[in-house]
Amino acid sequence: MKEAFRCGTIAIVGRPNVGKSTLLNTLVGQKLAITSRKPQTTRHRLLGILTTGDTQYIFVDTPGFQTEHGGTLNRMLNRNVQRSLQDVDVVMWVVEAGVLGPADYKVAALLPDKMPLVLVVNKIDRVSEAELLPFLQRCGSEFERAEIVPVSAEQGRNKDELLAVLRKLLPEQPAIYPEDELTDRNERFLAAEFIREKLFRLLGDEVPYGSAVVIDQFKDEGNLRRIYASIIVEKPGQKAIVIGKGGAKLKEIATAARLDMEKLFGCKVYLEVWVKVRSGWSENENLLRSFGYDAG
Ligand SMILES: Nc1nc2c(ncn2[C@@H]2O[C@H](COP(=O)(O)OP(=O)(O)O)[C@@H](O)[C@H]2O)c(=O)[nH]1
Ligand SMILES: [Mg+2]
Repeated sequence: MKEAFRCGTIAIVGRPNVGKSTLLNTLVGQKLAITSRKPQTTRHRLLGILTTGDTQYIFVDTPGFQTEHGGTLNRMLNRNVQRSLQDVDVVMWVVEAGVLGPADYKVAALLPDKMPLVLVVNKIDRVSEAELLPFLQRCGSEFERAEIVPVSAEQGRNKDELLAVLRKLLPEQPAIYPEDELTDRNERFLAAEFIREKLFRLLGDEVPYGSAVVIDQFKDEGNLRRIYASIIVEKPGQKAIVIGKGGAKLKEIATAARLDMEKLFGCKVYLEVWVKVRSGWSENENLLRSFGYDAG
């Protein structure tokens, strides 16, 4: 007998840096969400959609709960995470193998009681089996109602097991999105995100958190996307860092972002990037909105 089609939404939550965005990319098989070693890389909600023969999984990547700072940007981010938990079918809570710390328990306290819960223990490539087994047992006894699945998002380990567990928890209903749809975000949004990722990956700690990316022009010319973008920073000193000696850093950022875009869009990209100073942008709700942050 043919299995009924299932379709539903799965929120990916967890403290910053546990690998939520990496997991989303691995599950959908495409790089959509940006990732980096630095916590709090993700600032925008993004859907990643995977459609197989019998299931449509709609994953929602969220910024991690920000528990450290109380600025306007972080308050807006937290409101968005809480909102993203309201209308989903399953919550996938991600932790790092071997680590259950205060920031994880804070997330646990915010999880809705009634919703099916899958506890994903990520980064199992970093621990030995002797460490992993007791950790899984501890998770099982502390979070009895959760289904627990150990994975390595980076290596794709246990991806199919996780998808099988999630499928069982989704409602029987037809697909919501066309089967070839990958995300709810357009190329313009993804282009800005790919540039932002390079700031996180290629610069030190000070600049990325104080910066935003705006697409000034995005032209679809058939087999070519012509993109003009600005990196917004808070201070002139940051501008100098982004540009680098003789423009070398900016060139590295733009080239890496362009390669990601060409891969995802499947066409050539012409990319021009400028750096602009707007002091206080991250504390100004109006400017944040104009940069694409939801008001929450
Ligand atoms: N070793 C290892 N590192 C991982 C794994 N998944 C993610 N990471 C790394 O953890 C860091 C944070 O990942 P990211 O997806 O941005 O985390 P997020 O803040 O929860 O979205 C990045 O440097 C990833 O490469 C994994 O399975 N194994
Ligand atoms: Mg993320």
